[in-house]
Amino acid sequence: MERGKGKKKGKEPEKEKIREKGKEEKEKKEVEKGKIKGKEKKGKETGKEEKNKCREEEKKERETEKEKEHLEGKEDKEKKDNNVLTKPPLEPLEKNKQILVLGLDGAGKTSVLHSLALNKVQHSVAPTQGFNAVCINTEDSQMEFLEIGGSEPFRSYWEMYLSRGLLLIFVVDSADHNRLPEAKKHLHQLIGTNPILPLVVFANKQDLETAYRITDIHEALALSEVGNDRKMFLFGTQVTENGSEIPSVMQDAKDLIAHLAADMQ
Ligand SMILES: Nc1nc2c(ncn2[C@@H]2O[C@H](COP(=O)(O)OP(=O)(O)OP(=O)(O)O)[C@@H](O)[C@H]2O)c(=O)[nH]1
Ligand SMILES: [Mg+2]
Repeated sequence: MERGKGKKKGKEPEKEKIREKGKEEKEKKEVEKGKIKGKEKKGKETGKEEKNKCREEEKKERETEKEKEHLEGKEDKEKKDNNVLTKPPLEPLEKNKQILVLGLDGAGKTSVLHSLALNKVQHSVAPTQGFNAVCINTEDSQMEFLEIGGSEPFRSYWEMYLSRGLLLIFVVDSADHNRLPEAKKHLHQLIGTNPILPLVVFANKQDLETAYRITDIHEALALSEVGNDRKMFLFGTQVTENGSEIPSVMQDAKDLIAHLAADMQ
């Protein structure tokens, strides 16, 4: 009897345990349901996720890019050691068209791009080794920029990305007189492959004393040969002291780019 009682008593706590477990699971499910509902509600209520989407996508793209580069490094270590890229480090991953930022190495692409993104002067700290994706939100639009490094190994990718470009921003160092013919050659090759892509030229480094002014840059790049069917704009830009406001001409350029990009979509 004692044992029987003991057994009965022993079963009771087990039942309790099962009941407790069931209760816990029910509660867990309810909490999870709540979380999902909460998520839906949050999404509906704030819409902030939408604004951050571009940033997240960009982050994902960078991560994928890193992973890919890592894998390529494993596959082809010898080539990487010699710093020679034989295949694109990044296939176009997104369907969205991007604003391409091209130009010779050192022209100031990254500096201009980061300054436009922050509305504050932000000098680049290192040459772009491959790709640099930047997302810029304006009041009523979201723009995706893709800079491709200007050093020789990366120039072969320029044309490859042109077909998915919304517009082309071509940056030149206005003080680098010796390399303006080279910049001109590349620019004309690029626009020759796409007859309608709008073109925005930044005659950068206008702060330097020896910089060609925009009329000279217009001539040096033979912009009169670009053709009347294409929208073409030329801005004299400068990225001077870190942290200072961007010059109004750069703000104007940014507004125009947003306008052109919206027209092209
Ligand atoms: N004085 C002056 N220097 C600038 C200006 N814009 C950029 N620089 C400097 O020029 C150098 C090259 O700038 P980047 O922005 O890295 O040039 P990039 O075109 O992105 O070069 P890659 O990534 O190698 O293709 C950096 O030292 C910048 O600080 C400018 O308007 N004026
Ligand atoms: Mg760069």
